[in-house]
Amino acid sequence: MTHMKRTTAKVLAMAAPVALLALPLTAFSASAASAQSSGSTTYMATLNPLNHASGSGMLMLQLNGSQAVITEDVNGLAATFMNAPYPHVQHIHINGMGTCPTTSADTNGDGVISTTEGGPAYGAIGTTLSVSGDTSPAAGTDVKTAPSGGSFHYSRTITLDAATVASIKAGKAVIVVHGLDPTTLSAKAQAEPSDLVPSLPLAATSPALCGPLAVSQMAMVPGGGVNTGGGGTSGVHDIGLYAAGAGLAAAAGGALVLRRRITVEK
Ligand SMILES: [Cu+2]
Repeated sequence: MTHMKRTTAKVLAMAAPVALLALPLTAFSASAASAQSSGSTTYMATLNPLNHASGSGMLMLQLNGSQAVITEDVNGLAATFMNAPYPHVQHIHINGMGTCPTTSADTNGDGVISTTEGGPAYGAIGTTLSVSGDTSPAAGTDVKTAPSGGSFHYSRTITLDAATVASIKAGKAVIVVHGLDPTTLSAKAQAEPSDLVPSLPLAATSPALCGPLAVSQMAMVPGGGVNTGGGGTSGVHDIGLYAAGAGLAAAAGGALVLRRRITVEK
């Protein structure tokens, strides 16, 4: 009996953050529990440069069971490769430490953290974020289905395998976008083959942007708009809208306070 109570408490403790996220959505729902089980969780990754790459990005992943609605914006990466739009293969890496590597990961000292050298930090490829077709690790270096160009908007709904879902929930999933401008590499590194695809130069497959996937704090915004999980209008653009909305709400609150103060002073 005691054991059962403890287990229940533990389950409740674990469910609490989810319930908190779902609260604004389920305020008018008869059953919070059912809404919770059918709802989605929003994860975000801020993509920061690795290997002195320029650029930045933001990825949002709305997970509902094994279905992931992914929206991503990437800006400022290497734009062309052999006179064509630069293919940037990208993945959800899983089962590493759930982090992005630091320069100490450059074990061969060539000035570049190769995909393999970064492995202990972010893990192996769990899902390939291709623009079409195969999303398995097997498609990991398929430059034909990689998003391309220096800046791109990526939007795709895919079914994740069990390993990727488990890793996301465990906080061990990391988004990695690959493909460096070769001219930013040392002369030594420019001459090296890729550790993944030896027929390509090292720059082509080395990580350029990296960001751990974490439960979105934005989902905590009153109204919970980001956490709805559905609809064609959901996406990265919504984040700006909701942030603006929150700002407006705060401003409105301030105006109310101000008005009240003025009223009192009269
Ligand atoms: Cu990768």
